[in-house]
Amino acid sequence: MIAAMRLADADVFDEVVLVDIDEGRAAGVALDLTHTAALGRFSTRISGVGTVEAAGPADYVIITAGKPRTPGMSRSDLISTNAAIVGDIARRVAVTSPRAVIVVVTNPLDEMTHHAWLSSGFPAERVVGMAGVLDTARFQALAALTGAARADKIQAWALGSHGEEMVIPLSQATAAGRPLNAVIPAAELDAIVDRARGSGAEVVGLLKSGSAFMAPGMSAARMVLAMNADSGEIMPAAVLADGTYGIRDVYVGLPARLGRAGVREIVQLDLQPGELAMLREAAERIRERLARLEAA
Ligand code: 2OP
Repeated sequence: MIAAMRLADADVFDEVVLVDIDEGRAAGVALDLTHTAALGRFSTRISGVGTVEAAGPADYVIITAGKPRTPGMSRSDLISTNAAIVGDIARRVAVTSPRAVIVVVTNPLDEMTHHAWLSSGFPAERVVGMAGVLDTARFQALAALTGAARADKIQAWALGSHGEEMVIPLSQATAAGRPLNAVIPAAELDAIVDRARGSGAEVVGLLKSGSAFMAPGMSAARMVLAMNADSGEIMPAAVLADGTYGIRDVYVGLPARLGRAGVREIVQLDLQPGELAMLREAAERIRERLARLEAA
């Protein structure tokens, strides 16, 4: 809903279509959003349907379907249930929208993005996962709470996995242009990284049912808007590693330059050896979980 709202508000697309197995719900949300056209000053058409086929061809497809966590669950606990859902959707999207770019939001994010890529048969540059934008935004918001700078003046990268193996290389983090570790004491900074890593679970714990949706929705929309604008912006995203960073053939969070047709290139940051090691470790953990999924 939040992703759809941001995409409609942007007033750059002809149409935004919500798809839900509960067609009435999709249609209801679509109508509710349609009613905001004058308030949001957009002319985007919004509709809600029950199947991928009824949605028709699209340039960008955001997959959010799947079960969310309940309190105490890790994202990985969802892997086989959500793989069936995401795989089915990706295969259908490949038929109805063979030229689309797919943005995966379903958890466990890195594994589901890899799975959607395999299921769709799409080239890897047209299947990306949304997690780094969200995790970075959380880190920026939490770092801003220290008073170091406004959230949008904090620059950082959340890479690795969307979970335990999230890597936020502090060597690359700045506040209003100054190294963040010169502005925030080391222990406090480590606590902020830990809190960012656990933010999804923190929200789940507070909501009791369902998981975060505002920051995730805005993050997915931001990626789609950047691609549609062909901005060439570099965003952290789950992408198929291509050998950069010494990682290959597995989806993991890396800095990616996004363009109209998806990932233009994976961008190399000047990471410290310890940060690089953590990134490679994250990729190995994702690879192991994918192997278990394929064996199941
Ligand atoms: C989150 O981090 C749902 O994984 C998503 O909130």
